[in-house]
Amino acid sequence: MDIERIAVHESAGQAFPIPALVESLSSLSVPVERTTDGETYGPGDCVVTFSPREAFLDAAWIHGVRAGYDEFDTAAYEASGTALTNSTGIHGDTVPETVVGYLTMFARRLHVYRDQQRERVWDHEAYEVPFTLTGERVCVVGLGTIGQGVARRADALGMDVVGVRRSGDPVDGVERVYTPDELGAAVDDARFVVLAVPLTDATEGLVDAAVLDAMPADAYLVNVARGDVVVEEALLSALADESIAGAAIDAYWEEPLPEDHPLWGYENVVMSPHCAAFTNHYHEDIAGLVRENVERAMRGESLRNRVA
Ligand code: NDP
Ligand code: 7N6
Repeated sequence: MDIERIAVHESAGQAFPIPALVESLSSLSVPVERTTDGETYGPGDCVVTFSPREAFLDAAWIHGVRAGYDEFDTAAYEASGTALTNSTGIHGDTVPETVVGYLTMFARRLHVYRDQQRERVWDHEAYEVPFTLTGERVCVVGLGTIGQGVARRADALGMDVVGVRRSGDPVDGVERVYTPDELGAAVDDARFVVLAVPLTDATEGLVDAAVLDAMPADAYLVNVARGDVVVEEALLSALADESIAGAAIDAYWEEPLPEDHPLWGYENVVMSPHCAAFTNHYHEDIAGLVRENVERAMRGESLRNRVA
């Protein structure tokens, strides 16, 4: 594959300042430039982008700046011969640190106190409410870059860690690894269930009413994967019926989440606007992946993180 230009599509600006990525890639021998909708692409182009566009199918290679590539039509990429790579591998600190934050908020009740601070209220939760993460069980569903980062941190905090992955292969710090068909058993004594799977045909609606019912009434759901991994109505019912203790959500069924969505109204729901991965060095992490693959392409080697 001969790469003659790196085009950074304007949509990548949702994840980092585009000039910062252009600067980080300036050591490459090919020109790097920002492109907007309306641009056409050719067989010498690599396009770095947040979202898919029809015109990208004329390029040689598209690099998605997200780990999730569920918005891309992989069959169309395979049919056109355009390579598609994703950004899995760079979220092993950001998203897991955010997850530890959610877990700590719930155990130590920090979300309640932050809300009270706004109202200048001096009050504390009832004696039986606060707990410690130490000794509590977390079930991490999806044990890749993010899941392993969560598991390692939870283990270091003294939590009892179990997990779920397709292969069932063991992971350091994870006491027991279940396969997807055992999800109900994996969550049934967890205090926290953390979702870190890609959105695929197999994971769409994975967390339904049956899985939420299997979770203990004092358990919290954490979704840093994609909204559609959870059945929206089932989660809303579980929260309304208090059949789970609460949820922390970073990924939604519709983004931005509409202002009138019921999720906004729950004190026991912590919401972040799909920013669990945000960090001030995201552009450098993306530059590292792109640089490595440009060099591989020039040596005629296969691309890292190729998904189509
Ligand atoms: P990885 O590819 O590294 O890991 C994915 C994991 O999910 C693997 O362990 C895989 O199993 C497991 N998995 C896949 N299908 C299933 C299934 N049907 N049942 C159970 N486990 C399954 O991905 P990342 O950790 O980098 O990212 C995971 C997802 O998180 C992304 O696809 C994206 O949607 C989301 N994400 C969200 C972010 C945010 O900002 N909130 C940031 C980055 C990612 P196995 O190991 O056996 O292959
Ligand atoms: C944006 C990351 C992903 O899949 O959903 C995340 O990587 C978005 C910085």
